[in-house]
Amino acid sequence: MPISQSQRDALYHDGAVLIENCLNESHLSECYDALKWAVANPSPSVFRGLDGTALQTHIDNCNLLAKDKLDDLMMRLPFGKLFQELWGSEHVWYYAEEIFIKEGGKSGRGPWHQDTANLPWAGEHWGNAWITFQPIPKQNSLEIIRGSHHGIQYDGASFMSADDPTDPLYGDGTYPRLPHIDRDLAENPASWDVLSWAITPGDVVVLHPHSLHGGAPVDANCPTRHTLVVRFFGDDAQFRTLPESHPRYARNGPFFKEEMAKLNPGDPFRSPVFRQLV
Ligand SMILES: O=C(O)CCC(=O)C(=O)O
Repeated sequence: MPISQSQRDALYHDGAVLIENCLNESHLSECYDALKWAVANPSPSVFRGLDGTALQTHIDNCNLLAKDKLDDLMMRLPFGKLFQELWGSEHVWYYAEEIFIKEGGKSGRGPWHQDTANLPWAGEHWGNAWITFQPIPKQNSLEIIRGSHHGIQYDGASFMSADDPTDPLYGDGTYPRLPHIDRDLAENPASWDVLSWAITPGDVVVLHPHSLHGGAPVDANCPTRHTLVVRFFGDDAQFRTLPESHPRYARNGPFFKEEMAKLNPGDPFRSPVFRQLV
């Protein structure tokens, strides 16, 4: 799959790009099997914070029960080569997955956030590949604030308040509170520069995880969205520490804590726990 200079430029400048026809039918079916397996075998920390609210979504981040399967699957998917070309990185590693299941046409938009609020990452070579298995109209798709991956780090979204999507993860003053992007957009649609794309299964949205992003709601016209997000890093990826105030995230983030504890701020983000793809 040849990557054009305009796609490289878009990822670098906008923080996100659509890669059309990235996955073939066999890739998609392997990915969908992996997602269904992960739903049937949730991790102990599967997210329940918004159950019973208008934002109910099944979210499971970095399910270690699925790690071996997914590490092997990544060797059969085109992401190693894709990110090598998009970034111009000699090496590409696979980090882990996250799944988002919205069903019944009722789940509202996911809070805007940056993944780097709760993951100890710095550098240019980080990428989420956002894969959905249903056709998704633009209005129900992932939304990204153009260029925000080169902007400031905001506090995270707690994902615990259906009423206030800016409810902070730390709230300790380390990072400024998230802006209320939905409210701003309702008042002035030009207040934020929002990128999103309609998806035909096989298309993949690639985004830098420091980008402000959030999933738009599902609705009667698009009642179901099953999404597998797989995360990658390359040569220009460093470890950075997280605020100490929240015990789940203190210094090392919530995942691979022992491996992260061995890294110092600014160290290249490397550990044998992550599968090298190229
Ligand atoms: O699919 C969604 O609703 C959100 C996706 C997301 O937060 C991510 O890709 O990190």
